[in-house]
Amino acid sequence: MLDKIKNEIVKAFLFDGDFIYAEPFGCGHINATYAVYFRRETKPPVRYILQAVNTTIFTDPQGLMENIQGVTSHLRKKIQEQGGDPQRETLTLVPTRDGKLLYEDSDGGFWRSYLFIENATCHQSVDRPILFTNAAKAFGHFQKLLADYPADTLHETIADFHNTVNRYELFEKAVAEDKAGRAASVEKEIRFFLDRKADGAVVVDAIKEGRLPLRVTHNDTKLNNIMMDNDTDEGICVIDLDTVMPGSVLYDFGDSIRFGASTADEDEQNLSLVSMDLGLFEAYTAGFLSEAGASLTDEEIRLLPFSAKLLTLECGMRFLTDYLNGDTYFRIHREHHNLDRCRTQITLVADMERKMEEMKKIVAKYVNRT
Ligand code: A2G
Repeated sequence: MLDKIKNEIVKAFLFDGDFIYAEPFGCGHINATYAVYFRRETKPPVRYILQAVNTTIFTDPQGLMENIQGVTSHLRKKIQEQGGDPQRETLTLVPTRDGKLLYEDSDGGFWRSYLFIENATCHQSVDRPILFTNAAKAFGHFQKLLADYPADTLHETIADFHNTVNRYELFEKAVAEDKAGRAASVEKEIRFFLDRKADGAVVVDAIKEGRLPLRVTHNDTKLNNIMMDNDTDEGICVIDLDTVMPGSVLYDFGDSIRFGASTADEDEQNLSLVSMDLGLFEAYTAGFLSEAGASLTDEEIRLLPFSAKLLTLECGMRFLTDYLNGDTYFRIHREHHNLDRCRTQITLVADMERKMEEMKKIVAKYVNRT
């Protein structure tokens, strides 16, 4: 792929300078991401982000790019109004030489590019609680900036993305079909999810019955989807906007806790290292409620602790579904990778169930309803 990038793809984009080299970048599970480097005559070298969109998953790449253009323009305007630096605080798309946002390559692949945000890092884990508080503030702020975005103009890039009732149906189908012949070896894991099927309907039913509002949400709020400033540790830019769609704030809060409050990596094989850290839960809750708390309804606040469990349950079930289907969705880097990921999520769900009362007390401590 690096040859193809050099010989074809980089020539299609409006990059500044002469191409030096390209290298794989980041650790996303879905799209393929590269950094591409350019030499310039009178200025320092520059790099850009280049991404091959996974069109098996995002079947409408044009619609996806319309969303990203709409959302980043909206954010850019607000950041400018508030005196911020839009090239650092939101993603900036680099167009193709013929003015498009996507380049379709000679094999039918779709590519896009962003300016590289320098002097900032996507952290893979929380080594200091302040990082997590700052991530929470950034996601809460992102939510606030998008509160008046016209949600009806957004394409649904992945239908029923966090519809956990639907996710259960897909899981049960994968168990019944057993395409990869693995179901018998993971009976215990299958039972874990089936035992919690009722949880899958809680948020979906509440949205359907109007007890929870739909908002424009990010829907994939892993810690590594925020760029944090290397000097100040502040969360400066929310990235991976592919799943920005109408959703519940609970999806964003819950998914952040699932990933960032864990004491181990998402694919840790030694499960004795995996637990949900209440100190990190508190760090995130404090940051998130300080930014977004005033705009949340009582029902949203009541369900915040449960949402951490729900999103972890959903993600674990998605990893197991993919394992049963033969690993066709998430990129894997070793055999049984999806099963390892599923087992960390199961361990986290069980730990959250034990700690649910303490999580509720922490939320109550940071709710300011005066
Ligand atoms: O992996 C990806 O980022 C998924 N995104 C996200 O939903 C979650 O499953 C995550 C687990 O690390 C998409 O499916 C688009």
